[in-house]
Amino acid sequence: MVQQSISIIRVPFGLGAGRPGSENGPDSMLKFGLVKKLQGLGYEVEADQCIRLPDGVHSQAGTKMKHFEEVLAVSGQLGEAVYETVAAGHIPLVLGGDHSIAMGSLAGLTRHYSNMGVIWVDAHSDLNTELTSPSGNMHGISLAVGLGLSHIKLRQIVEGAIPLKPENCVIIGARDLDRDEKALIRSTGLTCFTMHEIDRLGIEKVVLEALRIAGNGTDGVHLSFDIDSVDPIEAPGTGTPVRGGLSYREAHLSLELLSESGRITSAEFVEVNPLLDRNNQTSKLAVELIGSLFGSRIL
Ligand code: NNH
Ligand code: MN
Ligand code: MN
Ligand code: MN
Repeated sequence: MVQQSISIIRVPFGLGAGRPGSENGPDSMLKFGLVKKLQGLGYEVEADQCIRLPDGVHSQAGTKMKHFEEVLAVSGQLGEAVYETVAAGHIPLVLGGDHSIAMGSLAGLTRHYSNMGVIWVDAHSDLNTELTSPSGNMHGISLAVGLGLSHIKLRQIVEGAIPLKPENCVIIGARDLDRDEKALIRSTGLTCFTMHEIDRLGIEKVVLEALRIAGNGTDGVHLSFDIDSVDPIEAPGTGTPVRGGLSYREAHLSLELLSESGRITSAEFVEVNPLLDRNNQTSKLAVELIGSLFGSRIL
């Protein structure tokens, strides 16, 4: 981390997911000691920013992408907040919420940084578009929006935002990809380290390679961390769990390596769903993982 001050932005919004509960993610992560943890690591922490859905925003029933208007409204507000936060020299730490809010973060970031790298840690690739989405859930299209592959453009979310370049984007942890997402990964040249590559190469090699791809020649690297990347044994509290994910140690090591690189300039942690959790295990894990990203070490 280059800067020493973190601004937490809560986004209690879950309508981009297929099931409710992720709107309670920010409060739950805060309840389990996130601010104290970050302060203990030597950061100045602000936690007063909260993005809420404005009154009166409703999508029309029957449109294919569910809660389209709500997602765009929240993303617009989040994008402005992220932009202001980086412009003020703070590290934005966005707490979701479902993963649709990433389009807001990416819009705010690409308004500020002209050449942004992204590391997307997720069981999924979130590369559907409104034409290919099998579910109609907005959280399944956010990376496609970031890359300019959807009808929704980042500049509609934040004026002056620009699309990401696929050669600066890396997915880690994928194991549930839809047919059209696979085709897109092949055609765009974006790097996707699935669980297969993690098994073969080991997580250390994968993360260092991801940092090289997303971090070389870019202005900074945004980490978009979907908690469903972690195996459901460790992270059951999430809306779309997929078995065969990152182990507890692999998840921590990934974040420790990202931390050591000093290249991460912003982050978001999404899809923590306290309603589906067991003994708050997933919220507590998310707090620990954020600690690793910001320098917490065993010794
Ligand atoms: N690919 C599926 C879809 O488009 C699932 C996406 N769900 C996620 N993404 N949780 O991270 O709906
Ligand atoms: Mn400030
Ligand atoms: Mn996701
Ligand atoms: Mn996911």
